[in-house]
Amino acid sequence: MHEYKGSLDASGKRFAVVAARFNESLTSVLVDGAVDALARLGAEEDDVAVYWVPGSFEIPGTALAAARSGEYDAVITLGVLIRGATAHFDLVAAEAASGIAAVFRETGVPTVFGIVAAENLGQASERCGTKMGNRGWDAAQAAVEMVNLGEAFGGWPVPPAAEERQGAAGNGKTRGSAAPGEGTLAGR
Ligand code: INI
Repeated sequence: MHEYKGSLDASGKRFAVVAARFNESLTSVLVDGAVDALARLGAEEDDVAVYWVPGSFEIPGTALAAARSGEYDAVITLGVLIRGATAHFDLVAAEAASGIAAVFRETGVPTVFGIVAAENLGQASERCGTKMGNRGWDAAQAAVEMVNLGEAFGGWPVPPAAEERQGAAGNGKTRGSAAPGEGTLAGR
């Protein structure tokens, strides 16, 4: 049996944090937690960039830009959604979750989900540095693990399979920002 696990060593790796200002008193705690985790796991301060966006709805597009830039080994998305009286919460939460998942799939740059979606302020606070820990810290740790798991595939982004490349040539689309054979972490 072969088993692969990414290490928790962030040294030499570069990270983008994309954080929503909405519910900022809580999201700032998530950002502090993520930055603290990256430093404790060995990342240099200069290798961490924080991009603030108005709300969680704006996270996927910004995370995609960060992933495509080629500047980062991973993207950490952070936000706090608190259910209100209307359907707004569900619409934003669904868009944020599927949009963030799509960034990883489409670019091959590990992009992790650090959005707290809570029924009320109490639940949200518990996940932003109190009773239930700090989801920002957890998300940063997941990002480091995912970056290093990439070594099992020769580094992210993994080049597309031959058939996928052929399909892409046919319809003019490419997968992610890297050309086939490019894009190992060592090469970026
Ligand atoms: N954005 C959040 O990050 N959290 C919320 O709880 C929230 N609620 O409930 O409205 C929220 N809305 C703003 C949204 O993300 C966009 O910024 C806005 O719709 C402009 O596009």
